[in-house]
Amino acid sequence: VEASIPEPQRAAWTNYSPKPFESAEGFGKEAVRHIETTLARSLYNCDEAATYAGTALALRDRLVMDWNKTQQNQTFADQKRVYYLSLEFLMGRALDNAMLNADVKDMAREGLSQLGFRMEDIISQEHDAALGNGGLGRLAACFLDSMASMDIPAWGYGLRYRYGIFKQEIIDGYQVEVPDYWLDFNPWEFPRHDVSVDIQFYGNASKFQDETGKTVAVWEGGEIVNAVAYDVPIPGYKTATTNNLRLWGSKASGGEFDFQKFNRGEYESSVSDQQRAETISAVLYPNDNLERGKELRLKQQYFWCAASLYDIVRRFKKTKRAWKDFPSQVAIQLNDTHPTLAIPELQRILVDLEGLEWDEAWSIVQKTFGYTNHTVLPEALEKWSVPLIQHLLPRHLQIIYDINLNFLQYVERNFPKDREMLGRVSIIEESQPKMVRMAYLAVIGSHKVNGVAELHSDLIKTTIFKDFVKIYGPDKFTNVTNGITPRRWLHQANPRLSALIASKLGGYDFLKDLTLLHKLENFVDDKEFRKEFAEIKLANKERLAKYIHETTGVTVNPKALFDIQVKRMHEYKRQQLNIFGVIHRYLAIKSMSPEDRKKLAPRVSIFGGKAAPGYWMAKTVIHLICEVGRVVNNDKDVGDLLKVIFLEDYNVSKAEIICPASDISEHISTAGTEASGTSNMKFVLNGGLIIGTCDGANIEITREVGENNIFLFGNLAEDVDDLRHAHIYQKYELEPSLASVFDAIKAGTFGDAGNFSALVNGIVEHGDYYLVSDDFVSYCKTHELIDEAYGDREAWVTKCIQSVARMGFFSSDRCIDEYAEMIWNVEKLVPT
Ligand code: GL9
Repeated sequence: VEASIPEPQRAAWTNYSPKPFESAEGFGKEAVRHIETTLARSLYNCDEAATYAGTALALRDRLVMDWNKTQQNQTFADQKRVYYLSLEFLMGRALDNAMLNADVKDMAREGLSQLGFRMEDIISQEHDAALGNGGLGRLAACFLDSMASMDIPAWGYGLRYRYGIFKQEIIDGYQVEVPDYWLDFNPWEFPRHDVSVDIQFYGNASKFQDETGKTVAVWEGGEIVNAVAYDVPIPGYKTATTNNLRLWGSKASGGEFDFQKFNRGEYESSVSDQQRAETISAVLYPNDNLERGKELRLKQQYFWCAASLYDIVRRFKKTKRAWKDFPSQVAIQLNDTHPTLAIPELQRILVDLEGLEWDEAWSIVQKTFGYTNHTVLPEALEKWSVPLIQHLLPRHLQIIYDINLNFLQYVERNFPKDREMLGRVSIIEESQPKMVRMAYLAVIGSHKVNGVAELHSDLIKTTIFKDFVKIYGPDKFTNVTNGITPRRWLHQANPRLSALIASKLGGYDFLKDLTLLHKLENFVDDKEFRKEFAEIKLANKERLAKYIHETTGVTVNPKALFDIQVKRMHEYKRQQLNIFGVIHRYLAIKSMSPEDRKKLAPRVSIFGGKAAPGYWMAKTVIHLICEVGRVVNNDKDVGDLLKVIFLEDYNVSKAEIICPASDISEHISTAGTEASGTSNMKFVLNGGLIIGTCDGANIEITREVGENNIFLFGNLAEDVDDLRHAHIYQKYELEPSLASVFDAIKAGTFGDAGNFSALVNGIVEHGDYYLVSDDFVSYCKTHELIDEAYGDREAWVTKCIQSVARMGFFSSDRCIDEYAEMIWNVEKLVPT
């Protein structure tokens, strides 16, 4: 194809094609050109929002050139690509990332300053792209950054929600949800109205014999919704590779609305069809670690899987290869069970539409998919009712039943003595109504299944997938411990620390090979380095203190110990344990002698995180934190010794301010419940220490940084079952320290005690499922150790520096290497 363009035309094209700017002046010209011509604004009405827009558009032009080149390259290279299917991509802001990856931020800063603007103000004009709930969606975003930075040919596929995760407002100490309409101005997406696919729902599936006597299935009738592609360029760091994230938006098939209906005068119904279609991609479900079986959610899942597979198959068919080559051209990774319908959908395409034999098709399907499990919490494991799937996707239900039949026959042949096994491993749960177990379908339809941290990957093999380990052998199951991109979570969020590290290591190579950080150990005794390191931490705390003051009105002392827990509000993450500990500290301060008070390190306890709108207990915990803050922060007697802050609307861009500002962060889930956690990595990489349980990636962080550099406490995962059992069947005495915390709550110290009775009773009377009472004493003791350790500031700084130096393992680049090697079998494609 390349050679078919005549040389003169090619030369003219090259001559006319835009060149990237190479100086502050070059940048300024492009930004102003966009402000004047694209936005039709002038010198006299150019505010920060318009300047952001001009800056973004100037950067975007440059991005698009690399993007086009990368996509062309990938097409011509004709090698295997990765498709990362995720219902969530929690991208945050794009401008700063785009400037840093292209290495033009300094140029742009100078250009903006000539125009009278500060870079930081312009960057903060951007609305977060918040198409995700929490760790799972952010992981997908970090993986996109790593795949591009490592020149892996990869596409992300997701949904273009018109509303991302809701905005959280705190009003009178309660969470209020506000819709997040983020698409007013989004320069980072390119609508591809020419790339659209019709997606079928409902209707009937039937089988008949064709002329040759072969049984064929047809799926007819029902309704059609159109999927339109919106593409987002994903730049790599210091490489031309710019991958594609394709998000599908839904719209009525056949245009705006039904003209025939409109002409018949059925105005309302013609418009309502259109609205019904658009509803599919309207809003992100705001649940974290919870599934609720709603029809619209299932529609979202199928809509996105079917559009993505159509696209992938269409691209493969252009190569004119035989179907058996499909798995050597295509690797599809399923981010959790949300895209599991892609498995029966690919089987349907191959058998019903392309005419392959069932077994041949199924072998292609299994070789193509990999499945990542992100949780063992039973309430998060997806099940869809058989009647619902029958109604919405009748042909897929038949295929799922056929997959199950073949699988169960295989199991029966291999385990003839274990009759119970068939019921246990069946994709169909024999309940009322019957349910499809999506995780089992994902395991059966994939060639590899991975967990996201060592403990978690071990747990899935001994609990939810135990029988499948027997059936397929242990090699089908593996571990890829999560990671984070050092570009966003160090270089972008903490530019001063990144620069300090670069000054010691002789450049920024560590941002592409994070293990190079180990060389920092050589400087652990370097006075100048230690001083600068500590100063940077203080400056980051001052930045957060300023933000806290602006947003809450509370003044906090930047020299106090900043103790931070930011993540989704969830009982298993145990923010309640933290706030009970804060109350314990408050009560202790109140009864302390003046001498003892002098010895105590001042503390700021900072919380942030959204509760799912229907999660009443999580909202109760938010309310308790806010009430404790109201009382403590206004208690003159306590002053700077303790402040309690709840930061509103925690999101990616706020995390970039918060993570560099911790002395201690809290990762205190009940052992065995947090699959990995990833903010734990972000905090340590930025020079903060952790208080944590032996759970998720905390365990591997401990292995890397050393036991002396982390504050671990609490019961182990292996003991959790027995402890829960003991709560139910034995009389249980509450520890006096926790009892006095509850007494203070019940006495109305933090407002109406009735507000918190369910929270307290859940622990005292209803079995304490998350073992707050079992871990409370060791939790408080460990906080005392932290106070003591923080008192020896030199030793503290040593711990922090050593920890940063040992965090190399937790780069998401290492994850992508492991996926590429163990699961995808995909090669890099370096841009030429
Ligand atoms: C999660 C786990 O709870 C986290 O421990 C893990 O770090 C991430 C990424 O692997 O996945 N699983 C899960 O359902 N969520 C996670 O964060 N929740 C959402 O974000 C929806």
